[in-house]
Formats: sequence, structure tokens, C-alpha cells
Amino acid sequence: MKFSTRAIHIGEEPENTQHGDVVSPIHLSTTFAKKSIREVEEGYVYSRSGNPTRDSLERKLAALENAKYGLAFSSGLAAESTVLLALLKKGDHVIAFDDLYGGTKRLFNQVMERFGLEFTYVDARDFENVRRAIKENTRMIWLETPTNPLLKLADIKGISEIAQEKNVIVVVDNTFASPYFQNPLSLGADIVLHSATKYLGGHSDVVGGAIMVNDNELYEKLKFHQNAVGAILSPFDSWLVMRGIKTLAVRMEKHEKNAIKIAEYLEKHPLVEKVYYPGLPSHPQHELAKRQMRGFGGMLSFELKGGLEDAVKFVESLKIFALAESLGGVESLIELPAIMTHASIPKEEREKVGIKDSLIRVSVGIEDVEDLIEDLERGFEAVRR
Ligand code: P1T
Repeated sequence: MKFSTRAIHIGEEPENTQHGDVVSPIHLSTTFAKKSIREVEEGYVYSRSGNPTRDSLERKLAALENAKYGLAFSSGLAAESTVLLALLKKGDHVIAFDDLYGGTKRLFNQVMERFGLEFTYVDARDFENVRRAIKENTRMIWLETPTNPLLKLADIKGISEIAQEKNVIVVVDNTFASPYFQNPLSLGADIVLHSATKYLGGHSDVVGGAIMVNDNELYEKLKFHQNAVGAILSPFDSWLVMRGIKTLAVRMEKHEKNAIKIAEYLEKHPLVEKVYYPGLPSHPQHELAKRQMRGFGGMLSFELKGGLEDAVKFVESLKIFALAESLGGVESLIELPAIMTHASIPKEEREKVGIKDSLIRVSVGIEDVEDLIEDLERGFEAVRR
């Protein structure tokens, strides 16, 4: 089956339901009665350990990344925490891309470091930087590609080859690209992770996280910790993510189409200093993007000529773009990473990576692009005034 067919049908086979449901039912029961003690070990026992609705979603998640296994969590950060808790121990070292979602860095630096994990941040655009950072106790390489918020890319295949030689696990946060445009497992990564809150859910109405893997041993460890740590996705939220996934392909096509038009418009604008979008030929890693992605996605960032005050004026004057954190929903969102999504990263560290105060991040929605461009024009008008 091709992508859209899998996204719609896998995990929701009518023949697997009692009444031939075309849409997966929501199983709210927290526990499951047995006819005898002998049956206690069989089937569903308790909803944290396993739930039919979450199972349906997990099979669908696996199908999206061509993976053997999928696991659903109560948020992207819950999925991330589970990966770290399941696979690492005190004294282990993680190499991470220096440009990551602010909340991920906060989890690493303000939570996981307290339990004895060590993190080194490198500019993973050059995989030699990753190779050089590998130490005796390195167990994991953590990538986002494209990154949040600067749309930097890491060569998944190149880095996975280096990691394999050293027996290091490669985790790729594939939230920005979505499984429609990029499949890190087929490029050699060991674990793919998503904030399902974003493109998978797609409608800004559910917080969730996902992990997809092929390796049996990794799966068994992650599955054990999903239950033992307990950060599971609820049945209703599992159903919402499933509903979102069915339209992922058509949404991503439109997100990208709109994003390309907006990126080109911004790049030509006299008040714009720089546009970050992997689909632009001016993006320094455009060739890598073409090689490892099937499309460039709906996320972009840009710098205004001017400072923070101008950026504030810009985002506050828009009428269609909502001034809001998050991304990947049908509606367009705009935000200032320095004071919103990445505010938990110290200013000095932010600037070293390239996140200026005037950086504006855009989650391009699937509205009519003419209306979106007219709205951005309103922002530039406010800056000019
Ligand atoms: O918000 P949550 O579902 O817990 O997912 C965290 C997360 C993980 N990875 C990436 C790449 C992300 O962008 C996020 C969440 N990001 C935002 C809320 C944001 O506005 O960037």
C-alpha cells in the first residue's frame, strides 16, 4: 500500500471490530474482565498497559514510518522522556543537535542532567562535528531535521553510518517534516519520534507523542517503559490523532504549496533580511533536503531587517495568523522563538546557534495563500509605519 492508503486503512480494519466499524471505536474502559484466573495473562488487562484504541493508533503510526512498531504517548516530551529513561543510565553521554525545540533542551538540561546524563550540543549540519564529539560513554545521538526553529538539516544517512560503527543509537525527531515527507528509519536511524500535537493531529486539538522503531529489542524496552513510566495517550486522544492522520497527505501537500509561495514572497521582500526554508534554492542544505526528503514541509522562519520591536509590531498586527506557540495545524500560526518557544534557552546560547531576537517563525496553514500573503503585507505595513 502507498502512503495515503496506509494512513487511512492501517489500524482500522473493520474485520477486526465486533460490528464491522469503519472507524475505530473509542474504548474508554480502564480495565478488562476475565472469565477465569487462567485468562488473566491473556488479551487486554489494564488500559495503561494496553488499550484497543491506542493499539489501533500505534499500528497506524508504525505504518506511517514503514516501521514494525509504533508507540503513543501523552505528549512529544513524554515520548522523549521515555526514550531517555528506557535506554540510558547514569553516566551515559548524548550528542544532540545544537538547534532543538526549547522544551527538548529544557528536558535535557534541567531534568535529565540531574539524573546523571551528559549532553553535548554540536552543529550537526556537518557530520564530522558529530563524529568528533563521540566519546567512550556516548550512547545516543539526538537529531531534529529540519530543526526547530532554524530549519537546519542533518544528514541522517551519514550520521547513522558513523553511529553504527560505534554502536550508538540515533534518534530523529521528525516532527517538522512529518512522515509524509521524510522517513528517518529508512535512512538508517534507530528511533523516530514525533510530537503528534503537530502535523499528525493536524487540527490543534490534541497533545500527543509518537515513537516508531523496527528493532525488536528497542521496542521491548520502550514498550516496557511506556507502561512502567506511564506517560500513555488516552483513548479519546488516540482517536483524535487517528482522525488527523487520515488527511495527513492532503494537508502536507497544501502546507508545502503555501509555504513555498510564502518563502518566495518573503525572500523578495525589501524588509526581510533572511528566510530559512529548505525548499528555497538559497537554503545552504537545499541539495540534502532534496536527497533525504520528499518535500520541504510547511515550516519556515525569517529575520526582519530591524530588531525585536519591529518583530513584535509585525506579529501583533496580523489578523489571520494567530500569535501562538505550536505548529502543524490547519490554521496559520506565527511566533517569536526568542520570547516564546525557545525562551527557556539562555540568550547567549540562543544567539550562538543563530536564534536572533528578531527571528519570526511561521507555521504555514492550509488557508488560501493569497489571504496569508495579504496578512503578512499588513505586518510589513505596521513595521514601515
Ligand atoms: O509539545 P509536545 O507535544 O510535548 O512536543 C514537544 C516537541 C518535540 N519536538 C519538536 C520538534 C517540537 O516542536 C515540540 C513542541 N514544539 C512546540 C510546542 C513549538 O511551538 O515549537
